[in-house]
Amino acid sequence: MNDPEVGMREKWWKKLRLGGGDVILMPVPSSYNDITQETRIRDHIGVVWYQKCGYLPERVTNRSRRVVLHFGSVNYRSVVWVNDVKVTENIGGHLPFEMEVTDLRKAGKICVTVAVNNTLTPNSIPQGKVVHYKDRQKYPEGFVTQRLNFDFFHYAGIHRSVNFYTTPFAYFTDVTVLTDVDFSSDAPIGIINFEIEFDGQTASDTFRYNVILLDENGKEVANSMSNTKLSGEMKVENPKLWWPYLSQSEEKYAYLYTLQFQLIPENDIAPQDIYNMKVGIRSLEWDQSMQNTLLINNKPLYIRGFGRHEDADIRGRGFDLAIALRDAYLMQWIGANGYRTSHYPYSEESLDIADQFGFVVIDETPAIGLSNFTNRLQKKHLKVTTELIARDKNHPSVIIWSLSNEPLTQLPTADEYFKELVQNVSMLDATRPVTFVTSQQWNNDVAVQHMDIVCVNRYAGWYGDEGHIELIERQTISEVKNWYTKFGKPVILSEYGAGALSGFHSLPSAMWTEEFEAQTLFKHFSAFDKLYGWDMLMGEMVWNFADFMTPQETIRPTGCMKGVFTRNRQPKLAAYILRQRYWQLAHKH
Ligand code: BDP
Repeated sequence: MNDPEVGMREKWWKKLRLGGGDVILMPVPSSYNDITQETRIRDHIGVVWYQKCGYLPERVTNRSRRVVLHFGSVNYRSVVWVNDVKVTENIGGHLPFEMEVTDLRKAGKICVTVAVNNTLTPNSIPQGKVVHYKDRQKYPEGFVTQRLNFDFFHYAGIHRSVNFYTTPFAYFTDVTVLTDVDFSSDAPIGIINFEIEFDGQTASDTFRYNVILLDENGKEVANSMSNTKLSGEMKVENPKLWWPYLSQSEEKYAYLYTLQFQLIPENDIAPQDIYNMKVGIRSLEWDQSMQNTLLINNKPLYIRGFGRHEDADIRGRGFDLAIALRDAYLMQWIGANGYRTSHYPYSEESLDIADQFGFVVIDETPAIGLSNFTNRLQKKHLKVTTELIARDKNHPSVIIWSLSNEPLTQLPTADEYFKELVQNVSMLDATRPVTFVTSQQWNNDVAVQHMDIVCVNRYAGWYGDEGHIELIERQTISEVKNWYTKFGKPVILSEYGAGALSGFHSLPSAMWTEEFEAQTLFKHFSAFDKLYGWDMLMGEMVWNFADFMTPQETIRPTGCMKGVFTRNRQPKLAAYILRQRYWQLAHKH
């Protein structure tokens, strides 16, 4: 671990600009870990410094607009300077942050410096701990490792895009859009409720708003004009609804309108600010009395999907549009209709893609593997969940909030912790169900009772009774039955699967071969069909979409190998088995 304070002491935001020292080139966005050949960079614990200098274009230095510096995500803690001025500090690795830098723009050279610290603590979300080794016979002075409450590689760096953008001085700060569909008459009516927030009003200015709905061809289909209220409702006759993915060729697909918000000064006709966003009109309902299911557009939803990771070779967790789209095309090819953003919020671009492809998303916070439940942690947990909801609330694809993955919810303190958290989240967004993903047993979990939907991870034939695929059907049936019988709520098997090394084969199948993974999935299917028939199951989600990197461990041969696709997104045998299954389901449900 390097001296974490040296950059601060020596004011590197000034010094780096001179170059020299231990400075190397690094791409943004990307994790820094796998770019070079060096172990010390891959396994670095502590602070790294980024700096980029350049010249802002005229539209940014132009005095008539506000200037904002936006970071898609930086993992994990960051401090940002523009030239010599510290402009922000951020904690948390998977959500955007931004700051106004209007006063700092200038026509000449401008430098942005970011110090990034990847250390996690028992009080951070997610949790981790730096372990110091004292035995000098075995370890040199300063030898540390990071113990993490999760199994995926702790990639770090500037993971998503960094942009300067501008707005007028009067501008929209936020919009909230809620859609619904009225099915009571013969022709459905789409309902769009919106709320507007804006800033920049001076004593002499008052504003009115135009809100216009455009179809995919840019034709206006509804509007709310010259409104002076900050909220409103629009109705759309015979709307084209946003449907979860079935097939591109069918009527039902993820139709997206464009909603345009215009902010117009009272005595003017030209808008000051215009904000365009994509909107999918859909209804979402859930209720325990509704045969334990979730209805989208009045139709029960059965999720055929995946747990995933934002992970790829070389770039680590750095956003890459090519990978994001390849993943979307593969999910479409396989016939999936959804995924969970295991185990942290994914990029804003990924959710736009989900809206476009019609994938339903279980949107998860980064609170993975929580191992204690204090007030302090709960505050942070609520903060990150609030930020997640603020970012993703307008996506039609987002249908469920997941508060956590596999927390230790057998501990009595988890009861109150999650009860309060769910209450708070339901106040922030009452339109979507809330869950978390448990790996505990149905008879010892204290938190699932507070959730709208039960999500369970279970690895029959893999982590229990290794190699015994003949037990999978029986064990999966009892597992889901137990949860369902206890809570009377819909159950999603949110993770199941087996590891397979691409190219490893054996007949009869054996663990780590492609046949074993394929058979593991196949054996689950017969259990799922029975459970679905008894109205107990509302989704099956394979772990994992693709192989992904983990820390070095004896049970991980260069990563987690449970992908149905390899890490570079080529199919294993299981992908074909799953494809057959998901397309059958697509036509059945
Ligand atoms: C589950 C975790 C997931 C792991 C998986 C595994 O939720 O993050 O990758 O186990 O071990 O418990 O493959």
